[in-house]
Amino acid sequence: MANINRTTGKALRAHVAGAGFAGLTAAIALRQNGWDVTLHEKDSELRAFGAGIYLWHNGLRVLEGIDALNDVLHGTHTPPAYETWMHNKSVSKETFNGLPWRIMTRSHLHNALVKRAHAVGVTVRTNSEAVSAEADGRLTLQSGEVLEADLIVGADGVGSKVRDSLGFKQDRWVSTDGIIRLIVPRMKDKLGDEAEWDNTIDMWNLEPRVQRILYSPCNKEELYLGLMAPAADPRGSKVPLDLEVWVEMFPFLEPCLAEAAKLEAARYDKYATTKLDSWVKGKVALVGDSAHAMCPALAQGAGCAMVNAFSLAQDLAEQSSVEDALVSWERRIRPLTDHTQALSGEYAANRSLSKGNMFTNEALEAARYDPIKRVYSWPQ
Ligand code: FAD
Ligand code: 5PR
Repeated sequence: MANINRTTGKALRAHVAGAGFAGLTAAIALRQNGWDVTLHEKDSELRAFGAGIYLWHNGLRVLEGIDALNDVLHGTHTPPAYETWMHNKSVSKETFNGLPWRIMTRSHLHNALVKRAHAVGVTVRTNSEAVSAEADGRLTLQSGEVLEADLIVGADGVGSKVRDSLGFKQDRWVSTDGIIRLIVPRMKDKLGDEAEWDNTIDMWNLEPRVQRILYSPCNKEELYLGLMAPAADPRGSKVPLDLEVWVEMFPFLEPCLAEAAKLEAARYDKYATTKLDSWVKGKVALVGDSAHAMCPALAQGAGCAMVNAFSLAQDLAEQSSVEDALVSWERRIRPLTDHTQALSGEYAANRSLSKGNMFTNEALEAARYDPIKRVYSWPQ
């Protein structure tokens, strides 16, 4: 098939709304394929929200494809095992057959993507909020400015205005459990010898209350803590966190929890899911949480977003019209995201990860996908 940019003789133009992991990846991948790209961020600066993040083989391959992997790997961590505890007893230690995975802070990943976006020549506009888009390739900003392009990418997150302005049919719901996510100092030397503190440890307690801590080392200095409790539990969901109620259940983490309790800006978030009838309308494509926000159980929301953004640039390079490329992109790439979203939702609703050994071949399907070779390449 003809490459759009080669057949028209001049670079095509894309406007990408939202500079999260999805928008940054889309902008870089399109720019690498010869597009003129402007990335619009409503905030006054480019920054990451949230605490830590897991990336698996699929997301790491995207980073390789956009030449950001080496930068990202430096200062991040792959734990020796993903351990699960129930009532403080280890029930499983998973190593995924050697499948690559990595934990990092969100700001680390975001900074590397921003650096790469600048290096490849993406034009970045901050304080630039998208309010609506049209299927014929127009993007309207809060300022009143109307921009025309060959492609509009709506990567403006779970509350997407680009999506809502186009009238996609959608189902949205939030879960009954939620989580407080924080980065605290590791303090490995203060934690005693109850555990191998370089592991991920998913510490579940269902009795006497449902309280869980996902302990995730990001590097030598930083620890990502996810503190989960039902939204109906006023003490478990309180921010800044209720130190007493967490230390009572997890006394061996007291030094880290004491640091966590000092963080005034902590938030408790419920999991949101968004499911659309379509991700595409004419020259507009939705990527990331705007299209498919999912429960975090399989830690694949950003991974799928990055794969989809990268794959969009691939399909646009192989088709002769933008509209056709978007339709075949959704057809090709969406089933894997739908499946991951459904299984993640099921795991979250049933608290399935508490059983241990839940990273089955099916659960790791998205992780095993290789977006560069377009095959499931793991185990090799
Ligand atoms: P966002 O990160 O929401 O980015 C949207 C960007 O657009 C923001 O910068 C925002 O300011 C900007 N914006 C918003 N509106 C506009 C507008 N109108 N105009 C211009 N700009 C706008 N995924 C993983 O892969 N691994 C994990 O370990 C993982 N853990 C998670 C844990 C929890 C508790 C949750 C809730 C999610 C987790 N996820 C994880 C999912 C992941 O965080 C999201 O899927 C991912 O961040 C979505 O990226 P995004 O770029 O689509 O959206
Ligand atoms: N995995 C990860 C995660 O951040 C969460 C969950 C699973 C990496 C939430 O913080 O099950 O909620 C989960």
